[in-house]
Amino acid sequence: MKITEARVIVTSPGRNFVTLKLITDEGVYGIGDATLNGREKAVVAYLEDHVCPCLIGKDPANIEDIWQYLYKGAYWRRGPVTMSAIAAVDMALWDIKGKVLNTPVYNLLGGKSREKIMVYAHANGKDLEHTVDEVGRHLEMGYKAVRAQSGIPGIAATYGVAKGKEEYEPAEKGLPKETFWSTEKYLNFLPSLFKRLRDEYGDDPNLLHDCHHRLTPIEAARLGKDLEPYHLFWIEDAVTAELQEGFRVVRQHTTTPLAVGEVFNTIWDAQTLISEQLIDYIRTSLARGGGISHMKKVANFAELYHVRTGFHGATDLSPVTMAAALHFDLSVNNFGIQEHMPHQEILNEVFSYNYTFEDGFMYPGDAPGLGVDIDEEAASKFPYDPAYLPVNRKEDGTLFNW
Ligand code: GCO
Ligand code: MG
Repeated sequence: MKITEARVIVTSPGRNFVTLKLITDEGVYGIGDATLNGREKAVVAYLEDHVCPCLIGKDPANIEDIWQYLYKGAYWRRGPVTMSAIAAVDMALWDIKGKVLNTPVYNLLGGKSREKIMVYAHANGKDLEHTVDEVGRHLEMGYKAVRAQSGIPGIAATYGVAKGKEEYEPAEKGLPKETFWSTEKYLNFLPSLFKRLRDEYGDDPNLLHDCHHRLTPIEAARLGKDLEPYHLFWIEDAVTAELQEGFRVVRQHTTTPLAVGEVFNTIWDAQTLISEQLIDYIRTSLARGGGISHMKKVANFAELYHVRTGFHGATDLSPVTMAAALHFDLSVNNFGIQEHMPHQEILNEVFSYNYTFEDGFMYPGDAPGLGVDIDEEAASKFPYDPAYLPVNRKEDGTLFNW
């Protein structure tokens, strides 16, 4: 079998997605997700100009060799653009292999390690009481785990909170919007939210929170300690992690579990964090971390150090990544939890998928391959619509982490 065509499909049903389709001489094809939120066209160019031409004529069965060819063969390693492109190729190749062997991808990854995948939902509100209601609404929907993000008194707009009535969506149309931030106001407020949530809903629900890279290690240590009475499932991205050693400070001070990694691209971004047991959950998605082939190595490495997976699953990851993640989650022993941020209804006009949600858990389905498809004709009706993530400043105007 040979790859005869590699097509990049850009479509915007509700938000932008980049999908790679690999077609073989036997008519079997596979798809992969290459969406990099706010930088979509960079991956499109990387794929079309530098990757697709090299794939023509290759045997799609040799997934590891093709992965290494694209990684080592480029000479310029790592980085979100390169690794998103490689991830898309890798997902498409696993999809083809599953279809050729007539089996779901989880079977190729070692089979089922569990029957169902616990997912966490996003609850967000404009203020504390609104967020409490939103958490309750998600618990009623069956979710066993809910991430709570709230508007903060004195801060006009913050990460994870919807502006109007529509669902929260990270990227906004047009050039980047600017938001403002106060760590002091945040740290003073947040424990009161989780106290209130435990008072209202008791000990059972798994509660999570995303700090979105805004604290220094010692600030994160304070937050972790303040939240200990409310035993969170995790705090996520408490600190930016270019300096992996920074997590030593957080770890020494608190027993609140730590999750990080949605912006990581390879095992090298988490090597110290994992091997020194500085984190509890690794969040790198298959779409950012070079696909199934590389993330399998990351998960296996993490397993040695008691670190579990908790993959990123925001709306900027397409149903292809969601499907691939669910196959992966089902197969690895050290699965922890999977993020689930449902896409807009309109997306169903373009993508079809076999995965399902029931009572707080998700299932990848048993269709051969990844069990997901894209309707190219429908996709062409939704042209690319530029959107960016916000830029964040401190109250005095200093440029800060968003
Ligand atoms: C999450 C993430 C997202 C990101 C988004 C950026 O935990 O779901 O932090 O909300 O902000 O994926 O594109
Ligand atoms: Mg996050």
